[in-house]
Amino acid sequence: MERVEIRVDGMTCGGCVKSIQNALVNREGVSSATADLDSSMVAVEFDSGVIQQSAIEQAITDAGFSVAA
Ligand code: 9UX
Repeated sequence: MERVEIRVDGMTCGGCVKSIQNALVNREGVSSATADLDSSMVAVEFDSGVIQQSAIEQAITDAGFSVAA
């Protein structure tokens, strides 16, 4: 299991936190996603044999948020 923390721009309320977490957990290979509004960080645990970090970042973008550099 891999763990990554990704900085995400555009999370402004608790609804954003929930929608980003749901978007990630619904992806096969993602076992948990925890977004923190104050730090704008999303911690994701995933199986790198099933999903790549690039696809995780794409899921964040598809949900309407942007991944910070
Ligand atoms: Mo809150 Mo976020 O009303 O996509 S849900 S700003």
